[in-house]
Amino acid sequence: MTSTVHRTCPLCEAVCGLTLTLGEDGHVTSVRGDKDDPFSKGFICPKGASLGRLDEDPDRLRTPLVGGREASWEEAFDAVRAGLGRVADRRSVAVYLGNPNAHTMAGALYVAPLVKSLGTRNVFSAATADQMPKHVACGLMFGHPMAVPVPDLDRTDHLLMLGANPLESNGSLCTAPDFPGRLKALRRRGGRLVVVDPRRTRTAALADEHVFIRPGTDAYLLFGMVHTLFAEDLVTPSHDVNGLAELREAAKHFPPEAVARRTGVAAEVVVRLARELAAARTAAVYARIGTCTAEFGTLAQWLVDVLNVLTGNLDRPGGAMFPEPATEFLARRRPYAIGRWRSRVRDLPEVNGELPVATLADEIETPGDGQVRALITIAGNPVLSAPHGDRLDRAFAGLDFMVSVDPYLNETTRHADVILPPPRVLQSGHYDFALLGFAVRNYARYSPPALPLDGRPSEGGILARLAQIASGLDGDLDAYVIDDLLGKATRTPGSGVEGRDPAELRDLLDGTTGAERRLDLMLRLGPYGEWSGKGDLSLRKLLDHPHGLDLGPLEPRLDEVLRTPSGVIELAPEPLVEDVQRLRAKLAEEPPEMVLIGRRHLRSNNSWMHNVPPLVGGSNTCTLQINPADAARLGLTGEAVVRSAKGQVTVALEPTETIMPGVVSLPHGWGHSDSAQRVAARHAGVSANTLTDETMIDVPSGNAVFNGVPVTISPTGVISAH
Ligand SMILES: Nc1nc2c(c(=O)[nH]1)N[C@H]1C(S)=C(S)[C@@H](COP(=O)(O)OP(=O)(O)OC[C@H]3O[C@@H](n4cnc5c(=O)[nH]c(N)nc54)[C@H](O)[C@@H]3O)O[C@H]1N2
Ligand SMILES: Nc1nc2c(c(=O)[nH]1)N[C@H]1C(S)=C(S)[C@@H](COP(=O)(O)OP(=O)(O)OC[C@H]3O[C@@H](n4cnc5c(=O)[nH]c(N)nc54)[C@H](O)[C@@H]3O)O[C@H]1N2
Ligand code: SF4
Ligand SMILES: [Mo]
Repeated sequence: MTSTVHRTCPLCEAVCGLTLTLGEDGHVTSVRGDKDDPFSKGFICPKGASLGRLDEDPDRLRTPLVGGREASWEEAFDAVRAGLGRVADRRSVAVYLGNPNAHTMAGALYVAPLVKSLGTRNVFSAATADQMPKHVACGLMFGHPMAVPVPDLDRTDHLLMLGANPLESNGSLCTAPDFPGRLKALRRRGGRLVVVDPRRTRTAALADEHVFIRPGTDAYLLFGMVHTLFAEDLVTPSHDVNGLAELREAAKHFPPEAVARRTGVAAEVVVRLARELAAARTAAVYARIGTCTAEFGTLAQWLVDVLNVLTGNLDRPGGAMFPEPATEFLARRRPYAIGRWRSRVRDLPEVNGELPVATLADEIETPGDGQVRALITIAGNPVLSAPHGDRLDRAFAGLDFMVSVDPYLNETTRHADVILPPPRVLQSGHYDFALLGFAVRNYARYSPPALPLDGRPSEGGILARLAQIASGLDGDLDAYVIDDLLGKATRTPGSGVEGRDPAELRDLLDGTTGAERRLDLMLRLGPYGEWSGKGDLSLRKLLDHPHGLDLGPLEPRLDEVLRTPSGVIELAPEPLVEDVQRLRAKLAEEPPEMVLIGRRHLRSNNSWMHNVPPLVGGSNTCTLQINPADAARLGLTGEAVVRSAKGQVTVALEPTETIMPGVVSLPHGWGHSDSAQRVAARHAGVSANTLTDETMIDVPSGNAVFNGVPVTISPTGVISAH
């Protein structure tokens, strides 16, 4: 007997619905796009199609490893208790949270309580190697770091996209299954797509116009556009704003001619891009990783939304809009602030409750009070993904204790004293708490576990157990969280359950696990929920709709999300205006001769999917893209040696006209030569983060800089002069 299950794909931000066929033994016999999913409508990519292969990878860990040997769960948790017990000072325990935490229920529901039980401020995550600049910019402009507007892809008339390549990545901070199809539809309905990227990507090839830009200079281009809007009297903000005059003053320093020299984008193009944006019936500016992991990442993210506001496109259909996710419960918040504490060694500010991953190695290696001696990694591979990962590799080797929650033995987890593997995807429930907050349509879908756990703990169960060990308390964490939230909700005016009895509400919750009951509670209290007075959403309703529920197009809702003390949009927040000095200081700077940027491939996913045969090989290889003119000028053929301030790699060249002169591109997440993963080891490649530099950061957010790293490139066999 075969069975059919419908599930959300957990592998990227596009949240596609999948339909899987399982054999009697639970083996996945086919994976197709779920054509009845109202959001993804049958779309699937090669990664989703390989979900069965990935989930059944023979190299995945099935039992915990303690000291490299297979162990029982109780032995493993005992080893964690003993290991953490050896580190007396709570400040000496650090946590690193990797990207898949944004894709698992465990990440959404159990990481925060675990961090709280640990009582440490040494919290690091992939966010500071990724989108932290966006959170900081939005926190300062709109008062809440999660108030991130997304382009209204399906209705906009004009999309200006910078540093994103959704034809490979399937989109980020913009959840849109079949992003490629949505871009094609935009053009079919007469809309215009402009892509700004140092490479002519597949997304750029689909666009009406592609603009080459020198890496790391997007903030200059965007300021040149803001300058033009003011100079040509094209500013038409649709909302009350603070700081218009300061913004105009700041923009005066970035006339199109000056910006052109720095960015490589001709002055008339800068001016035209601004005019087109202002003239479009509706328009949205959208920028992603190429502009975030850059020297002026936060300024660039700020200016993106400044342009959306100045052209009247924020919070209106066809513009940049705020999604309304089904589990949103907007509690009152203190005013947004960064730098509530600072890192011990480099004195870098805390942001959103964490410290920059670019300083994790400093905190481990530098002796003194509060030196990090123990580390918990959850769903992360910072040895390959963090800036100057080779240094972390050495630092991890010197820790007193390390535990990793991860399905693989890899470049990072090989340093762990204990590895705790989560169950398979098909054994786990799935709800996209994080990603649905960035979706271009309001939508919800829950996938219950398709296979039993067979005696192993769920990932949430693993994290809850770690929290118990850290806190010394052995109560039911889910019950505690439910009571806490119900207490708050019943005390909150207008919550829909104000004044009701928490115990009575608790008894009404559905769900076979604590995680499901917590989801049910959030759905019921949320904006479409049956306890909100505005709808009838609940876990039961989602279970009755296994293909997902469309909750409608995005609606204007700035008034609900705005949390600034002034009550209006802040166009010129002080920390950003201050950082403009740094931007001005480098306006006339000569660019380095060669700089490194990254890229993504459709069949890759950061560092962890190189062990699935259908996903590696062919065009998905770790090569250095270089313009043929540069290759010829430097006398390069075959392989080359790339050197940076931090390290060097020898890598195969891929000469291509699609990359601008002066720029080379290496994908990240490779470098598996010592890997225990057998397929990955045969497709080892080199790590881009051997070359990146942990001292290069975006100042306001502390975010790592991966794009625009100065490098030199020489033929192999030539001894370098220094
Ligand atoms: N040079 C350069 N570096 C970069 C980037 C770049 O563009 N250039 N991009 C950056 C970005 S955007 C990101 S998000 C980071 C990613 O940085 P990380 O999150 O540190 O790295 P990943 O490679 O995504 O590692 C994911 C880990 O989670 C494990 N895993 C997979 N599924 C699960 C699960 O369900 N549960 C658990 N517990 N573990 C799981 C995998 O085995 C793997 O070890 O890398 C950053 N690094
Ligand atoms: N297939 C696949 N999908 C993924 C991932 C993956 O590894 N593989 N990773 C996931 C993750 S963690 C994330 S965060 C998202 C990222 O999603 P995207 O932001 O779409 O990521 P990329 O595809 O790397 O596209 C970034 C683009 O920025 C360009 N770029 C580099 N430097 C600059 C610059 O200075 N200025 C400008 N304007 N452009 C620049 C690069 O050439 C590249 O084309 O993708 C997610 N989806
Ligand atoms: S686009 Fe993303 S969510 Fe959709 S099938 Fe591919 S990996 Fe899965
Ligand atoms: Mo990311």
